Amino acid sequence: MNRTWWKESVVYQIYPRSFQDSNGDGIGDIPGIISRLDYLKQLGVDIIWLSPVYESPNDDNGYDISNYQSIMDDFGTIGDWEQLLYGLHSRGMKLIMDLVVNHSSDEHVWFAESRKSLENPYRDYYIWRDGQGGQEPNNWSSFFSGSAWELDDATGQYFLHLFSKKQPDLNWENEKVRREVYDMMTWWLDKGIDGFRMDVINLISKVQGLPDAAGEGTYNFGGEHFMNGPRIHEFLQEMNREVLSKYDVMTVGETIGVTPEEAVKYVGEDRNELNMVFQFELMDIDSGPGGKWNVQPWTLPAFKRIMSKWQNEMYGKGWNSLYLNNHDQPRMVSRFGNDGELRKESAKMLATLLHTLQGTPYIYQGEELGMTNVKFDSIDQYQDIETLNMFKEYREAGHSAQNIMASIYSKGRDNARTPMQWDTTLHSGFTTGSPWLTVNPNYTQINAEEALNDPDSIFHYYRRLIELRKQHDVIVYGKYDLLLEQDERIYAYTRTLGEERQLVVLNFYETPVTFELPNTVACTSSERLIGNYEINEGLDLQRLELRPYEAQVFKLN
Ligand code: ISL
Ligand code: CA
Repeated sequence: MNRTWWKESVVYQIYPRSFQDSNGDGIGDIPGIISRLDYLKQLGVDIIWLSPVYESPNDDNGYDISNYQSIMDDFGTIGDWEQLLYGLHSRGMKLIMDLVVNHSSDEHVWFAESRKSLENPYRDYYIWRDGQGGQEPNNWSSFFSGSAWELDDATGQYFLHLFSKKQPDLNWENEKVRREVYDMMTWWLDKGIDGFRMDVINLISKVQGLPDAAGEGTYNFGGEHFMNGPRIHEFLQEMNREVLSKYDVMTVGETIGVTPEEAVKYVGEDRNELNMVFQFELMDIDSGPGGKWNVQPWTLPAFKRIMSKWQNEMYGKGWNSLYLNNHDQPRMVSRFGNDGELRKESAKMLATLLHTLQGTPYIYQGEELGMTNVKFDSIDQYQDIETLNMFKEYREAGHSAQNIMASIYSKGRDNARTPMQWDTTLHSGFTTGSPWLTVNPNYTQINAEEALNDPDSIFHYYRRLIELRKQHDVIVYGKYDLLLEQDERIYAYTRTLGEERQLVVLNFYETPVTFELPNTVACTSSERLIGNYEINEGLDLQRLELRPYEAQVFKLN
């Protein structure tokens, strides 16, 4: 058991644009976050991950950065940011910043220079190629629809952009680019931040020659040529040596398409790269052929298989991160629980899972209130570039608007981006002006004010789960063993550390179901630690009648 602060912490993600507006312009900002620090402290989280707050033309809400060492005007000033850091540190919380260095904005001065001429000293900061017979240099598709290449008139060459055409990919083969990134990271670390969340970090090394992707489409997903590319571990080890190793900080890499086997290469304790990565296997559980918009039903056995694989294969080798949603994913309660009548029960059940597995839990803003997906009537009410580009592409390909809207309702990123629901006043207390994205109309029922006043709320349940984790090493460091692998309705497992043992039992559905303790689990007596329903003293653990979405955690003796 290798004790480390970031293993024992709970992270809370803030998407600044949607958290709290302080000046009535309809856009969340840093002074707004500062005004809510006591709320976060009350919840009990240890680390805040702040989605990008840097200067940006906001083609992708700040994930397109035009100056890495300056704060976006909409969000405030560097002085505000310093106050935020101070406000967190003085309350015993830490701050990790988003590091987006697979690409910059096309409005970054590096790119403005780079595109000017073939001889420009910044030319090689980005990935430029000649076209092939009037076509793009290769057939890669962009994550945000269409080709991953854009022709630039000034020089007649194309530049690579795996995301929007306003997010040109940086050329990590160029040592100067890497130096710039390391210097910038050092600049932030010297300001006293506690680490980084690294955006699509496993895409920074591309296969030389940029070969065509397999596939029959005009443009095809080229992941095999840029996911976990040939120099990725060399680059991350260099970054660790040059920068990270000099500070006591935490790092989490966003790694699309990584298996546990590959993950260990990023986070193995002997590797000197990152502390943990976000896996996407669970997030892909309801995606059919063609990707996320082809929504398929998911099953609990498949869910358990994925979770258990990560729990088992990382054990003793590398640290897991645990999340069920973020700013790119639908709301967890709408996707894996029930956002109708049993919203509170199912949100608490999912929270119980998240906070009793091995790894560091990440809470996404509003999750602690059980915020849900949103259904806007018209595509015009949506703001997300991924959603808007997809809508256009699918319409042109002949899909009905109705079908496309259905996939947006279940998978669109704006589901997670509607403003925080603070209270029942107009626009949910998020802004006194006109919000940049419409507030979910259910804010009159679902909001922080209501949750704080109700001792039985989802918020207070999260608070107790976070506390519980701090009291029991077994939750942080214990071994995970799945029970009832094939069961289609119950998710149950034990956690064991030396003499200490816990049992977690979750009914994943609305229908009541009986849990029978497998005889492989020896237990003479038990104590209930937390649960989303009251439970009788001296109950029979051998046979437990589980109510809709019931979750219970026991200490076994
Ligand atoms: O969730 C996704 C799968 O379709 C994508 O929306 C997402 O783009 C992908 O997970 C990478 O995400 C990160 O990089 C993007 C940015 O738009 C996301 O917000 C960010 O989390 C480009 O910087
Ligand atoms: Ca504002």
